[in-house]
Amino acid sequence: MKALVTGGAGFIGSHLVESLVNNGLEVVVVDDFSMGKMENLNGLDNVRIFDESVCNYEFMHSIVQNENFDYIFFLSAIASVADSVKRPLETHKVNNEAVLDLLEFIRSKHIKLKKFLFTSSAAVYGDSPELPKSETSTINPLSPYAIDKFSSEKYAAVYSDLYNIPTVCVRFFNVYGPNQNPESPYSGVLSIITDSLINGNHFTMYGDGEQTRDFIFVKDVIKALLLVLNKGKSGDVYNIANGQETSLNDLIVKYESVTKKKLVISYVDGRKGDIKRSVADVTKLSSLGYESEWSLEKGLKNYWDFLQRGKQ
Ligand code: UD2
Repeated sequence: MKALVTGGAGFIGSHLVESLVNNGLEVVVVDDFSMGKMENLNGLDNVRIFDESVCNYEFMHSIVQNENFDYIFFLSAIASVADSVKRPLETHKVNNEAVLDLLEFIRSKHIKLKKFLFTSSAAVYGDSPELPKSETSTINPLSPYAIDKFSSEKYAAVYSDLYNIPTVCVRFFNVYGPNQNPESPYSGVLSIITDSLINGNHFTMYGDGEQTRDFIFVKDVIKALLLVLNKGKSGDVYNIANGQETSLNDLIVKYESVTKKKLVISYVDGRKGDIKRSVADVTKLSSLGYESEWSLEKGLKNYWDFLQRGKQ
């Protein structure tokens, strides 16, 4: 079996690649290393890595034409809402056009696949007040990023319904764990908190810390992705989350207890457009047989221990 993972050197992508390799698959990674890192893939055999953008259509076409992939995982994205607000056209090319182009190439060349999996985001729900957010909740994309993710989802669904290409989509909630890159102010909050704990920097809290999120450990995400890949219905979309609502304040208390460190916090006004509460309904994912193996405490401990090992 052979898989293509776009964005495979990134945070979630690198964990997926590791898992696919451990399951005996041959893996090809395409990553432009804008956020991904080669070191995330260190020590993995049976992986070929191409430093290319998914927007290089000529390259993407030739690799898909020549390699006979069984699976394509489309994880590459400019995964920053703020970035999409600043440069909507450029982010649109990666987050939407490149997806459509690849689907269209697969259709027009009659490429046979077992599954094309596209990774979307809880951003598509926007600030719709329904909680928990189920796949049938109101969609209200509020940024170019969210619009592009939703549009790509819909293209994937339509390519399944109209052209019989086996696609499936997932909506990630707040994923955390090893390999998450803390370098941007819009990186995942847990990577930023972790960085502050390690380096003794102040952590900037936007708002009062009572905002909530549904945090899921990256190893649970990979388990969910493989379930959706194998058992998900073609043309469908699945939330990937834990179904538990945690405030940033509670998260920090738990993390301080795991790390036995005190986080120094500076409070500033809330971010414009920040969502107050977010939690997923994971009934649909559970119906595929998904069960979480990583409580928040266990995931935080694994993340912290991983980084401590790296420092030795
Ligand atoms: C997540 C996704 C985003 C989009 C969005 C949809 C990540 C990294 N981002 O944004 O791509 O899909 O969901 O709703 O998964 N915070 C601080 N200090 C910091 C950084 C963050 O207080 O230094 C707060 C932030 O204001 C927010 C919370 O922490 O209230 C979580 O922030 P985040 O950027 O990790 O994730 P989120 O849910 O805003």
